Amino acid sequence: MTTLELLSEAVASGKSKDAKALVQRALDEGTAPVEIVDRALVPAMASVGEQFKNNLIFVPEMLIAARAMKEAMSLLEPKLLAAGITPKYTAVIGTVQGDLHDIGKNLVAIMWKGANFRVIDLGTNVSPAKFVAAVVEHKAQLVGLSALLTTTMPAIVETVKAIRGGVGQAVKIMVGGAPVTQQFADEIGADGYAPDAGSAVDRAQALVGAA
Ligand code: B1M
Repeated sequence: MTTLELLSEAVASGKSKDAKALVQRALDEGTAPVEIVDRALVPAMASVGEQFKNNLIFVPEMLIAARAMKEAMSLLEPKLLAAGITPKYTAVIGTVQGDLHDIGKNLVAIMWKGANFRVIDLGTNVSPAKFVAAVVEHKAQLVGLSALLTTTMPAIVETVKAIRGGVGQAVKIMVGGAPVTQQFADEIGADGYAPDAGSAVDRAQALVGAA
């Protein structure tokens, strides 16, 4: 098995210590941090999701896997961040109300920071009012809404409405997360959608005019 395969397996089975050691080994072997994320960590969580869907594992196992993913990311995050010139653009990001999933949102935040955005991360279960307040307070050019549950997609709609009601078109809104699609983004009047953290960077730069 390759290091990335072993890493994927360690994260999926929630072995945090092994996961960290294997991230370090992959880095020592010269694997690019973004490749470690794309080829080992993201597939590990996809596999966890499949197993959960098929009742092979349950919430505690998902939590343990998520913790291993975070441990692995803690080594990679500093490497994903570009050496900082002062960020020109500010982005607010959060997971919408009712939704506690944050791994994908955290990845997008890291990638945005790496692309030299100042990122204000509001965390999970964020109310529409809190998004609006943060956009105003930080004079953000971009706001990112993440949702992982079909049941929290309506919270995206509510948040978009609240932001438009609060600051109009003054901020660009990007939406994403597993159940979200380009069609949904278009229907609810968001400015952008990205299917993954990599394309979230290109989309963000295009939206604020930095591309
Ligand atoms: Co939950 N969960 N979960 N879960 N969980 C899913 C999402 C699920 C698909 C699993 C399944 O059934 N196969 C399912 C949702 C079904 C549905 O709605 N259709 C589900 C469920 C049902 C639940 C609970 C209801 C379970 C329960 O309690 N009975 C519960 C809900 C809690 C709540 O939020 N209120 C729950 C809880 C949890 C844990 C807390 C145990 C844990 C989350 C821990 C954490 O995040 N800190 C968890 C996990 C880990 C998952 C899975 C296994 C993995 C999610 C993940 O981190 N993926 C997930 C199954 C799956 O996704 N395959 C599942 C990896 C991550 C890198 O991908 O988040 O998609 P993702 O992010 C991607 C893109 O989507 C995109 O870029 C990211 C990187 O490429 N992206 C954006 C994300 N946000 C973006 C924003 C953007 C742009 C792109 O712009 C702003």
